[in-house]
Amino acid sequence: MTTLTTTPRSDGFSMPAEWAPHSKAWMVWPERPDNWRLGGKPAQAAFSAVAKAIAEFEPVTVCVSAGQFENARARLDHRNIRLVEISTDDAWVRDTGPTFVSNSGGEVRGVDWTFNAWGGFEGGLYWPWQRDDQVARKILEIEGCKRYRTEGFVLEGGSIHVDGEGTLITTEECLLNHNRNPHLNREQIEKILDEHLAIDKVIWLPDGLFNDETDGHVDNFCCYVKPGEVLLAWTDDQTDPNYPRCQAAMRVLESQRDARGRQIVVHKMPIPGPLHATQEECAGVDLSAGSQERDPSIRLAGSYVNFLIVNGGIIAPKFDDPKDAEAQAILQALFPQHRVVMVPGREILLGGGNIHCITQQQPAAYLSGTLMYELSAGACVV
Ligand code: KQY
Repeated sequence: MTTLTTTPRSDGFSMPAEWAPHSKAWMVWPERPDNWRLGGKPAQAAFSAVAKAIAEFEPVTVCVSAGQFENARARLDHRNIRLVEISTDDAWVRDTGPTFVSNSGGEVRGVDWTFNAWGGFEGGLYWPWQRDDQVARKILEIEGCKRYRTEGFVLEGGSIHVDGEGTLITTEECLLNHNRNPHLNREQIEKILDEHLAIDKVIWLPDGLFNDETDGHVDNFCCYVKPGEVLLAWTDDQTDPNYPRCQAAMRVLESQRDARGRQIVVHKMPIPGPLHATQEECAGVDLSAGSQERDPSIRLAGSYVNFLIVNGGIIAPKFDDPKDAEAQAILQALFPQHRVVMVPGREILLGGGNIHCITQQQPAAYLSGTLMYELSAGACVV
């Protein structure tokens, strides 16, 4: 595998929007007992349901440890799901996998950001994280994709969303957090995003959702639904700690234009709950020094915005909540060309994220409007 010393922007590569065609989606099999209750068994059922839902629309590759291969293979019984053996620390491929970039010549490459488990030794969620930091490189190796490595620049894929037309949204709570890149200021971070994703404009929301243990990843709070239009998690309840966060985000979105000069249209998505883990759910998580505290008093950062766009479909979480039906209707109205599939998201939420966080799309390569994989079986045009 080649690691390049140039940047994607200088080589003519950019990050496509999530709705651009994919060649596949990636996932990692959960098993970490100090994050997933009951040795990961309920989470494995939840991840299997997500993988199978995606596999109805596009191929899925699931990374799995040697010890779990047999079990995962048996549970992921779908013709469109491939397993590869990769060692990981946990199962959040949105954050540990590569951010894929593509060019007009039909090539796909990957950005391998430095990963520090959402904050390293200042509020990070576990240690060690070295195997997770190697996930992007291993995926790029398997795919035969060239790699850009941002050694020393920490970023997780869940902390950014792009429109594919030069605009990126993120949160100050995460990207300006002192536990990510304390040596860089806002302008320096914007420059790195520009160089690696071909971004002309960064929209900085102040915060993400309340109690999001990632320090406010945008993918749990606000996402693009098309260029110039975003979907924002929303509450009108002034007593909800999310209320000032939603208001602040709305003020920013209403006051900014995107890279193409468009005023941004904001759609609202209700927040489920408030959701809390039960005593029984918390008791099922192994106690281990340095891992996340689990307690029924802690509000879970549940969000319907944490969905994945796949080829022809939307895979979104449901929570057995009265707002589930409204969330599905909102998504279906925003994506009339896609089939919205709601999959149980509670077990994934108990681990600290949701469907977008546990998946990573790999874009299909285009050459002059033709899907490259129709033309070639060569490396990295899959
Ligand atoms: O939501 C994510 N992108 C990752 C969450 C990590 C939680 C670990 N407990």
